[in-house]
Amino acid sequence: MQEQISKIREVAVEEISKATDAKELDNVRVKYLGKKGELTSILRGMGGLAPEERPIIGSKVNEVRDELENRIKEREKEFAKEELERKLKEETIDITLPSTKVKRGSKHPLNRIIEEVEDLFVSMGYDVVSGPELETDEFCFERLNLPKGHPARDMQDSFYITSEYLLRTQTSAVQARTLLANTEKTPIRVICPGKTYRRDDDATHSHQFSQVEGLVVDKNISLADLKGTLEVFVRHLLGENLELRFRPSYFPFTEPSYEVDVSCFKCGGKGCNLCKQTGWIEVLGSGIVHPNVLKMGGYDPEVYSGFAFGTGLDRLAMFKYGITDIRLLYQNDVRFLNQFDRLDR
Ligand code: 2NM
Repeated sequence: MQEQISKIREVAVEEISKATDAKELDNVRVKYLGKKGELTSILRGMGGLAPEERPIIGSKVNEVRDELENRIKEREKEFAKEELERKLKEETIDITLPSTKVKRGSKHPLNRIIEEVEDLFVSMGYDVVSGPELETDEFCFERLNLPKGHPARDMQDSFYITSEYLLRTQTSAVQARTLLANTEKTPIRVICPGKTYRRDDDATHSHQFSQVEGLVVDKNISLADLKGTLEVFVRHLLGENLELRFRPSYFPFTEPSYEVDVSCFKCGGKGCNLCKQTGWIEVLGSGIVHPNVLKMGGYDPEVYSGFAFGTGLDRLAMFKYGITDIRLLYQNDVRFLNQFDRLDR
Protein backbone atom coordinates (compact mmCIF):
# COMPACT_ATOMS: atom_id res chain seq x y z
CA MET A 1 0.00 0.00 0.00
CA GLN A 2 2.80 2.40 0.96
CA GLU A 3 4.55 1.64 -2.28
CA GLN A 4 1.37 2.35 -4.23
CA ILE A 5 1.15 5.75 -2.55
CA SER A 6 4.78 6.53 -3.38
CA LYS A 7 4.15 5.55 -6.97
CA ILE A 8 1.09 7.81 -7.17
CA ARG A 9 3.15 10.65 -5.69
CA GLU A 10 5.96 10.15 -8.17
CA VAL A 11 3.65 10.16 -11.21
CA ALA A 12 1.64 13.12 -9.89
CA VAL A 13 4.78 15.20 -9.25
CA GLU A 14 5.92 14.43 -12.79
CA GLU A 15 2.55 15.43 -14.26
CA ILE A 16 2.44 18.65 -12.24
CA SER A 17 5.83 19.71 -13.54
CA LYS A 18 4.86 18.80 -17.10
CA ALA A 19 1.56 20.71 -17.11
CA THR A 20 1.89 23.54 -19.63
CA ASP A 21 -1.07 25.70 -18.58
CA ALA A 22 -3.60 26.33 -15.81
CA LYS A 23 -6.13 23.98 -17.39
CA GLU A 24 -3.80 21.01 -17.60
CA LEU A 25 -2.72 21.67 -14.05
CA ASP A 26 -6.34 21.62 -12.89
CA ASN A 27 -6.89 18.31 -14.63
CA VAL A 28 -3.97 16.88 -12.68
CA ARG A 29 -5.42 18.26 -9.44
CA VAL A 30 -8.77 16.60 -10.14
CA LYS A 31 -7.11 13.34 -11.14
CA TYR A 32 -5.32 12.97 -7.79
CA LEU A 33 -7.02 15.21 -5.24
CA GLY A 34 -10.58 15.49 -6.60
CA LYS A 35 -13.58 13.70 -5.06
CA LYS A 36 -12.91 10.64 -7.21
CA GLY A 37 -9.16 11.21 -7.35
CA GLU A 38 -6.60 8.49 -6.78
CA LEU A 39 -5.46 9.67 -3.34
CA THR A 40 -9.00 10.34 -2.21
CA SER A 41 -9.96 6.79 -3.20
CA ILE A 42 -7.25 5.39 -0.96
CA LEU A 43 -8.54 7.40 2.01
CA ARG A 44 -12.08 6.16 1.27
CA GLY A 45 -10.89 2.56 1.15
CA MET A 46 -9.14 2.70 4.53
CA GLY A 47 -12.04 0.80 6.15
CA GLY A 48 -10.67 -2.37 4.60
CA LEU A 49 -7.24 -2.06 6.26
CA ALA A 50 -6.00 -3.61 9.47
CA PRO A 51 -6.58 -1.16 12.35
CA GLU A 52 -2.83 -0.78 13.09
CA GLU A 53 -2.16 0.13 9.46
CA ARG A 54 -4.79 2.87 9.26
CA PRO A 55 -2.89 5.71 11.04
CA ILE A 56 0.30 4.98 9.09
CA ILE A 57 -1.41 4.95 5.72
CA GLY A 58 -3.66 7.88 6.70
CA SER A 59 -0.75 10.13 7.63
CA LYS A 60 1.22 9.08 4.54
CA VAL A 61 -1.73 9.98 2.27
CA ASN A 62 -2.17 13.32 4.03
CA GLU A 63 1.52 14.05 3.72
CA VAL A 64 1.48 13.33 -0.02
CA ARG A 65 -1.76 15.31 -0.47
CA ASP A 66 -0.23 18.38 1.24
CA GLU A 67 2.88 18.08 -0.86
CA LEU A 68 0.89 17.83 -4.11
CA GLU A 69 -1.30 20.78 -3.12
CA ASN A 70 1.78 22.89 -2.47
CA ARG A 71 3.37 21.91 -5.74
CA ILE A 72 0.18 22.76 -7.61
CA LYS A 73 0.04 26.16 -5.90
CA GLU A 74 3.66 26.87 -6.81
CA ARG A 75 2.99 25.92 -10.42
CA GLU A 76 -0.09 28.17 -10.51
CA LYS A 77 2.03 31.04 -9.34
CA GLU A 78 4.51 30.38 -12.10
CA PHE A 79 1.72 30.36 -14.69
CA ALA A 80 0.34 33.69 -13.38
CA LYS A 81 3.79 35.20 -13.57
CA GLU A 82 4.32 33.95 -17.12
CA GLU A 83 0.91 35.30 -18.11
CA LEU A 84 1.72 38.75 -16.69
CA GLU A 85 5.05 38.84 -18.47
CA ARG A 86 3.40 37.86 -21.73
CA LYS A 87 0.81 40.65 -21.35
CA LEU A 88 3.42 43.22 -20.47
CA LYS A 89 5.35 42.32 -23.56
CA GLU A 90 2.33 42.14 -25.87
CA GLU A 91 0.51 45.22 -24.66
CA THR A 92 3.34 47.73 -24.57
CA ILE A 93 2.46 51.09 -26.11
CA ASP A 94 4.79 52.55 -28.69
CA ILE A 95 5.05 56.12 -27.45
CA THR A 96 7.12 57.10 -30.47
CA LEU A 97 4.12 56.62 -32.81
CA PRO A 98 2.83 59.98 -34.07
CA SER A 99 -0.73 60.77 -32.90
CA THR A 100 -3.65 61.71 -35.11
CA LYS A 101 -3.85 65.49 -35.27
CA VAL A 102 -6.62 67.15 -33.24
CA LYS A 103 -8.04 70.31 -34.79
CA ARG A 104 -8.00 73.11 -32.26
CA GLY A 105 -10.36 76.06 -32.34
CA SER A 106 -9.07 79.58 -31.87
CA LYS A 107 -10.43 82.64 -30.16
CA HIS A 108 -12.18 85.06 -32.48
CA PRO A 109 -10.22 88.32 -32.85
CA LEU A 110 -13.24 90.36 -31.72
CA ASN A 111 -13.57 88.28 -28.57
CA ARG A 112 -9.88 88.76 -27.89
CA ILE A 113 -10.37 92.53 -28.03
CA ILE A 114 -13.55 92.43 -25.93
CA GLU A 115 -11.87 90.34 -23.24
CA GLU A 116 -8.87 92.61 -23.19
CA VAL A 117 -11.04 95.71 -22.82
CA GLU A 118 -13.18 94.06 -20.15
CA ASP A 119 -10.14 92.95 -18.14
CA LEU A 120 -8.70 96.44 -18.21
CA PHE A 121 -11.88 98.22 -17.14
CA VAL A 122 -12.79 95.63 -14.51
CA SER A 123 -9.31 96.24 -13.06
CA MET A 124 -10.31 99.93 -12.74
CA GLY A 125 -13.55 99.11 -10.90
CA TYR A 126 -16.02 99.08 -13.79
CA ASP A 127 -18.91 96.67 -14.23
CA VAL A 128 -19.56 95.00 -17.58
CA VAL A 129 -23.26 95.28 -18.45
CA SER A 130 -25.37 94.17 -21.37
CA GLY A 131 -28.85 94.83 -22.69
CA PRO A 132 -31.26 93.87 -25.46
CA GLU A 133 -30.24 94.09 -29.12
CA LEU A 134 -33.85 94.75 -30.05
CA GLU A 135 -34.41 98.18 -28.56
CA THR A 136 -37.13 100.74 -28.26
CA ASP A 137 -37.00 104.16 -29.81
CA GLU A 138 -37.17 105.46 -26.23
CA PHE A 139 -33.85 103.94 -25.05
CA CYS A 140 -32.03 104.04 -28.37
CA PHE A 141 -32.78 107.70 -29.08
CA GLU A 142 -35.19 109.61 -26.84
CA ARG A 143 -33.34 109.11 -23.54
CA LEU A 144 -29.98 109.80 -25.22
CA ASN A 145 -31.07 113.26 -26.26
CA LEU A 146 -31.43 112.36 -29.92
CA PRO A 147 -34.34 114.57 -30.86
CA LYS A 148 -37.03 113.58 -33.33
CA GLY A 149 -35.75 114.33 -36.81
CA HIS A 150 -32.12 113.50 -35.96
CA PRO A 151 -30.51 111.73 -38.96
CA ALA A 152 -29.60 108.65 -36.84
CA ARG A 153 -33.32 108.02 -36.43
CA ASP A 154 -33.76 107.85 -40.17
CA MET A 155 -35.31 104.75 -41.73
CA GLN A 156 -32.45 104.78 -44.24
CA ASP A 157 -29.86 104.25 -41.50
CA SER A 158 -31.54 102.02 -38.92
CA PHE A 159 -33.27 98.64 -39.01
CA TYR A 160 -36.79 99.36 -37.76
CA ILE A 161 -38.87 96.29 -36.87
CA THR A 162 -41.98 98.33 -36.05
CA SER A 163 -42.36 102.07 -35.66
CA GLU A 164 -41.34 101.67 -32.02
CA TYR A 165 -38.82 98.78 -32.08
CA LEU A 166 -35.51 98.70 -33.90
CA LEU A 167 -32.15 96.90 -33.77
CA ARG A 168 -29.99 99.08 -31.53
CA THR A 169 -27.74 101.43 -33.46
CA GLN A 170 -25.39 101.94 -30.52
CA THR A 171 -24.84 100.31 -27.13
CA SER A 172 -25.56 103.62 -25.33
CA ALA A 173 -29.12 102.32 -25.04
CA VAL A 174 -27.74 100.01 -22.34
CA GLN A 175 -26.32 103.00 -20.51
CA ALA A 176 -29.63 104.83 -20.60
CA ARG A 177 -31.09 101.69 -18.98
CA THR A 178 -28.27 101.58 -16.42
CA LEU A 179 -28.90 105.18 -15.38
CA LEU A 180 -32.62 104.62 -14.98
CA ALA A 181 -32.13 101.40 -13.00
CA ASN A 182 -29.79 103.07 -10.49
CA THR A 183 -31.37 106.51 -9.98
CA GLU A 184 -28.93 108.67 -8.01
CA LYS A 185 -26.87 105.67 -6.91
CA THR A 186 -23.22 106.57 -7.53
CA PRO A 187 -20.62 106.04 -8.62
CA ILE A 188 -21.73 104.48 -11.87
CA ARG A 189 -18.83 102.89 -13.73
CA VAL A 190 -19.84 100.63 -16.58
CA ILE A 191 -18.74 99.45 -19.96
CA CYS A 192 -21.20 97.93 -22.43
CA PRO A 193 -19.68 95.79 -25.17
CA GLY A 194 -22.07 94.35 -27.72
CA LYS A 195 -23.44 93.99 -31.22
CA THR A 196 -25.03 96.94 -32.98
CA TYR A 197 -26.79 97.34 -36.31
CA ARG A 198 -26.91 99.92 -39.09
CA ARG A 199 -27.92 99.85 -42.72
CA ASP A 200 -24.41 99.83 -44.16
CA ASP A 201 -22.41 97.18 -46.00
CA ASP A 202 -18.97 97.65 -47.58
CA ALA A 203 -15.30 96.94 -46.81
CA THR A 204 -15.24 99.29 -43.83
CA HIS A 205 -18.92 99.08 -42.76
CA SER A 206 -20.92 96.01 -41.83
CA HIS A 207 -24.68 95.92 -41.22
CA GLN A 208 -23.81 94.34 -37.89
CA PHE A 209 -20.80 95.55 -35.98
CA SER A 210 -19.46 95.59 -32.43
CA GLN A 211 -19.08 98.48 -30.05
CA VAL A 212 -17.97 99.15 -26.55
CA GLU A 213 -19.19 102.21 -24.74
CA GLY A 214 -18.27 103.40 -21.28
CA LEU A 215 -20.04 105.61 -18.76
CA VAL A 216 -18.94 107.10 -15.45
CA VAL A 217 -21.29 109.19 -13.30
CA ASP A 218 -20.45 110.61 -9.89
CA LYS A 219 -20.08 113.95 -8.11
CA ASN A 220 -17.19 116.06 -9.46
CA ILE A 221 -16.45 114.10 -12.62
CA SER A 222 -14.47 116.29 -15.00
CA LEU A 223 -12.81 116.27 -18.39
CA ALA A 224 -9.54 115.37 -16.63
CA ASP A 225 -11.08 112.03 -15.61
CA LEU A 226 -12.20 111.42 -19.19
CA LYS A 227 -8.79 112.22 -20.65
CA GLY A 228 -6.86 110.14 -18.13
CA THR A 229 -9.15 107.15 -18.56
CA LEU A 230 -9.04 107.18 -22.35
CA GLU A 231 -5.28 107.59 -22.32
CA VAL A 232 -4.95 104.42 -20.22
CA PHE A 233 -7.47 102.63 -22.47
CA VAL A 234 -5.88 103.50 -25.82
CA ARG A 235 -2.30 102.98 -24.68
CA HIS A 236 -3.11 99.63 -23.10
CA LEU A 237 -4.80 98.39 -26.27
CA LEU A 238 -2.67 99.90 -29.03
CA GLY A 239 0.70 100.88 -27.56
CA GLU A 240 2.16 102.52 -24.45
CA ASN A 241 4.03 105.30 -26.27
CA LEU A 242 1.15 106.64 -28.34
CA GLU A 243 -0.03 110.26 -28.16
CA LEU A 244 -3.70 111.21 -27.91
CA ARG A 245 -5.40 114.23 -29.49
CA PHE A 246 -8.81 115.44 -28.34
CA ARG A 247 -10.66 117.14 -31.18
CA PRO A 248 -13.89 119.07 -30.44
CA SER A 249 -16.84 117.35 -32.08
CA TYR A 250 -20.57 116.86 -31.69
CA PHE A 251 -22.67 114.04 -30.25
CA PRO A 252 -26.23 114.58 -29.10
CA PHE A 253 -25.66 112.77 -25.77
CA THR A 254 -22.51 114.64 -24.69
CA GLU A 255 -21.58 118.30 -24.30
CA PRO A 256 -18.79 119.14 -24.84
CA SER A 257 -17.92 116.26 -27.18
CA TYR A 258 -14.57 115.10 -28.48
CA GLU A 259 -13.25 112.75 -31.06
CA VAL A 260 -10.03 111.14 -29.94
CA ASP A 261 -7.19 110.58 -32.37
CA VAL A 262 -4.12 108.50 -31.66
CA SER A 263 -0.72 109.10 -33.21
CA CYS A 264 -0.37 106.67 -36.09
CA PHE A 265 0.97 103.38 -34.74
CA LYS A 266 2.19 102.40 -38.19
CA CYS A 267 4.34 105.39 -39.14
CA GLY A 268 4.74 106.97 -35.72
CA GLY A 269 3.06 110.18 -36.91
CA LYS A 270 5.15 110.90 -40.01
CA GLY A 271 2.30 110.12 -42.41
CA CYS A 272 1.49 106.89 -44.27
CA ASN A 273 -1.34 105.15 -46.12
CA LEU A 274 -2.95 103.97 -42.87
CA CYS A 275 -3.31 107.49 -41.43
CA LYS A 276 -3.88 108.97 -44.88
CA GLN A 277 -0.75 111.13 -44.47
CA THR A 278 -2.19 112.94 -41.43
CA GLY A 279 -0.15 111.17 -38.74
CA TRP A 280 -3.34 110.60 -36.71
CA ILE A 281 -6.00 107.90 -36.56
CA GLU A 282 -9.45 108.43 -35.10
CA VAL A 283 -10.22 105.79 -32.48
CA LEU A 284 -12.90 107.06 -30.06
CA GLY A 285 -15.85 109.36 -29.54
CA SER A 286 -16.35 110.84 -26.10
CA GLY A 287 -17.62 113.71 -24.03
CA ILE A 288 -19.20 115.00 -20.85
CA VAL A 289 -22.66 113.50 -20.43
CA HIS A 290 -25.35 115.94 -21.56
CA PRO A 291 -27.47 117.33 -18.69
CA ASN A 292 -30.62 116.18 -20.49
CA VAL A 293 -29.34 112.58 -20.48
CA LEU A 294 -28.60 112.76 -16.76
CA LYS A 295 -31.98 114.33 -16.03
CA MET A 296 -33.89 111.68 -18.02
CA GLY A 297 -31.86 109.00 -16.23
CA GLY A 298 -32.96 110.35 -12.86
CA TYR A 299 -29.79 112.23 -11.91
CA ASP A 300 -29.76 115.91 -10.96
CA PRO A 301 -27.21 117.53 -13.33
CA GLU A 302 -26.56 120.25 -10.72
CA VAL A 303 -25.23 117.55 -8.35
CA TYR A 304 -23.89 114.84 -10.65
CA SER A 305 -21.72 114.84 -13.72
CA GLY A 306 -20.25 112.15 -15.91
CA PHE A 307 -18.23 111.24 -18.93
CA ALA A 308 -18.93 108.72 -21.67
CA PHE A 309 -17.07 107.27 -24.60
CA GLY A 310 -17.65 104.84 -27.39
CA THR A 311 -15.65 103.03 -30.02
CA GLY A 312 -16.04 100.40 -32.69
CA LEU A 313 -14.40 97.14 -31.73
CA ASP A 314 -14.19 96.09 -35.37
CA ARG A 315 -12.05 99.07 -36.24
CA LEU A 316 -9.81 98.43 -33.24
CA ALA A 317 -9.44 94.78 -34.19
CA MET A 318 -8.66 95.76 -37.78
CA PHE A 319 -5.96 98.18 -36.63
CA LYS A 320 -4.52 95.83 -34.12
CA TYR A 321 -4.32 92.80 -36.42
CA GLY A 322 -3.94 94.53 -39.80
CA ILE A 323 -7.29 93.29 -41.14
CA THR A 324 -8.36 95.19 -44.24
CA ASP A 325 -11.98 94.06 -44.71
CA ILE A 326 -14.43 94.29 -41.79
CA ARG A 327 -16.57 91.52 -43.31
CA LEU A 328 -13.83 88.98 -42.54
CA LEU A 329 -14.76 89.42 -38.88
CA TYR A 330 -18.27 88.09 -39.51
CA GLN A 331 -17.78 85.35 -42.10
CA ASN A 332 -16.12 82.86 -39.72
CA ASP A 333 -13.88 81.44 -42.42
CA VAL A 334 -11.47 79.13 -40.58
CA ARG A 335 -8.63 80.06 -42.93
CA PHE A 336 -8.96 83.57 -41.51
CA LEU A 337 -9.70 82.60 -37.91
CA ASN A 338 -6.83 80.08 -37.78
CA GLN A 339 -4.35 82.90 -38.07
CA PHE A 340 -5.27 84.09 -34.58
CA ASP A 341 -4.48 80.77 -32.94
CA ARG A 342 -1.90 81.03 -30.18
CA LEU A 343 -1.51 84.81 -30.42
CA ASP A 344 -1.33 85.86 -26.82
CA ARG A 345 -3.03 89.15 -27.50
C1 2NM B 1 -19.92 107.71 -28.07
C2 2NM B 1 -19.37 108.97 -28.07
C3 2NM B 1 -19.71 109.85 -27.02
C4 2NM B 1 -22.01 107.72 -25.04
C5 2NM B 1 -22.86 108.52 -24.30
C6 2NM B 1 -23.55 107.68 -23.49
C7 2NM B 1 -24.58 108.02 -22.51
F1 2NM B 1 -25.32 106.96 -22.22
F2 2NM B 1 -24.02 108.46 -21.41
F3 2NM B 1 -25.35 108.98 -22.98
N1 2NM B 1 -23.14 106.46 -23.74
N2 2NM B 1 -22.18 106.47 -24.71
C8 2NM B 1 -21.07 108.17 -26.06
C9 2NM B 1 -20.56 109.42 -26.02
C10 2NM B 1 -20.76 107.29 -27.07
O1 2NM B 1 -19.67 106.77 -29.05
C11 2NM B 1 -18.97 107.14 -30.18
